[in-house]
Amino acid sequence: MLRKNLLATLCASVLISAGPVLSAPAQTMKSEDGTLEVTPVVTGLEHPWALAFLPDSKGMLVTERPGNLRLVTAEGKLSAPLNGVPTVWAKGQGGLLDVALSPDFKQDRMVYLSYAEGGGQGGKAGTAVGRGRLSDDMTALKDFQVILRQEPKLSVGNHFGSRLVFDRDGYLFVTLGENNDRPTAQDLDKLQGKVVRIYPDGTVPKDNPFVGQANVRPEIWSYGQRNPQGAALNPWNGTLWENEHGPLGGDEVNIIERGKNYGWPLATHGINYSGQPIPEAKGETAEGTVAPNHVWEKSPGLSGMAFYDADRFKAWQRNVFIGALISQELIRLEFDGDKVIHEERLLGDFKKRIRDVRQGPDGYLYVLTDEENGGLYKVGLKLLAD
Ligand SMILES: [Ca+2]
Repeated sequence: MLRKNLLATLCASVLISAGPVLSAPAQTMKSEDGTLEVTPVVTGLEHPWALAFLPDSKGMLVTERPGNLRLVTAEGKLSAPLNGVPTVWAKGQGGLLDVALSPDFKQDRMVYLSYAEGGGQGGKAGTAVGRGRLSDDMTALKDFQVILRQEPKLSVGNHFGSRLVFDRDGYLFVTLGENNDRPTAQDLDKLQGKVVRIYPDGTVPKDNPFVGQANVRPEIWSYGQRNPQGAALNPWNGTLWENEHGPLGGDEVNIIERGKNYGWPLATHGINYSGQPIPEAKGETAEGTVAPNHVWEKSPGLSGMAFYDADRFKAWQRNVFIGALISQELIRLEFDGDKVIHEERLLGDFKKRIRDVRQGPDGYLYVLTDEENGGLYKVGLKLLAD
């Protein structure tokens, strides 16, 4: 119904205006850099999780956690679910998760998905990644193939991760949750609690840090991750940044380096939800582990992450934005080099769980809200010249 109303509004506004196609009413909110304008693009999305912009203003692909992949056209029209998407295990935090386009999408039309996959012992699930070719009419993924799987599958509904990030050289990085089975994050024979690096077809680069070692998964790039639900490539130097949920307290941003141990569960700023310390934890730091680049003692509930490198809103240049689920905000971080020097919480008046944030080709931010009736919203700063 909401969607219908929005479309009606859109159609009406298109008829009376030759200006931007999207003219649904914007909500305004205060921010340090000026008035934020928050415009609904599409509502009626069921727990949307991730989005990926298609080239040539063809709109974007959006995942919904229960298992649907949809196209949102540049005009804000929502498609039926695409065919050819794998069956997902949609329980707890599980379901259809991230979506990313091949770096060579214009040639190969490959779409990558991460998702929770069932079939484990005792009805458990693990994270899987696969790819399929987007049909020319954009109604289906063709020839979907799995390229990575967490085996064994250990989750009863928690901590799947996951984000998909291609680096400048075309390697695919996948962030993988520890399935709420803490010690596995330190076990190099498992893919729980890891960041992996693979070729786009799932094969393993020979220069990965643990290749050739016995009883070790050669896909592993870094380990000691808990539940990394955000990751992005730093556009200024090509490094991989990741963020992850701590337990009670201790959400982290990490800069991911080859072969390093990011500490979970040996080092953490958080405690168990029961109020008890994490049994394996030696403290906030532990020998041989990398401390987070930034940590929140009180967990905002970090999810999708975006670097801002567009020209449109100068005040946001070189900022990082992260969706916050628990605090229901969009976090804006300012940096001196890699060090966080200022934080602002945006969209607090919105009171919605922010699942993902991406910079659009138009320089606006696009956010997804994690709700039964979730939405895709365009966020900009009202400039004096507008
Ligand atoms: Ca850590």
